Amino acid sequence: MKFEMKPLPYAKNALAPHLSEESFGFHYEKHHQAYLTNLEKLIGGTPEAEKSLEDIVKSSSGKVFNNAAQVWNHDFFWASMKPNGGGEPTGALADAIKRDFGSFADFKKQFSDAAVAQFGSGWAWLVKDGDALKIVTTSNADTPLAKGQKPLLTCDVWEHAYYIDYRNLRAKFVETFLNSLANWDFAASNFA
Ligand code: MN3
Repeated sequence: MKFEMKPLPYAKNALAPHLSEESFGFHYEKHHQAYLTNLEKLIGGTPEAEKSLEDIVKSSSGKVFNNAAQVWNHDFFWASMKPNGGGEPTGALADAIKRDFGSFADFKKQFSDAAVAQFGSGWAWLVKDGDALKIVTTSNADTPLAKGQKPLLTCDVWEHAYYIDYRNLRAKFVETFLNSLANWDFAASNFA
């Protein structure tokens, strides 16, 4: 892997007012960057660094896993949002959500409840597990990528993800993620 930040898929101010340019200045440029810097300090120049980031996440543990997984999770999170996002998926993904959650409204409720209930730092995910869609949460750096599940969409619920724009109101952030930011085109491309 290259120890270079993957560029954001949009400008730092593109998700305002839902997520401010200031929040990207901290979350992308400082938090996300720090995980990459730490990973390079841990494995730069070693055979481990010859692997892809995904393979490092799948095969590492401890500090290397924590930093590699946080780099991967954040890249996936940025792609899970877009300007004028939200709305509903269409096509095969919409059908699978209806099949496994009852309706898109039921999915939103279950995803939101899981994201808000995640105790402490972590992530809420829509994943494909075998043929079924599931909502899962992971703690700290943990990721469905390391558990044999296929991530489709994620929301970062570490406090650093929302504290600048939402202070302590995680539920408000998750609601905004679902209503105004979620990138269903990205989720559908992962599902396909
Ligand atoms: Mn984060």
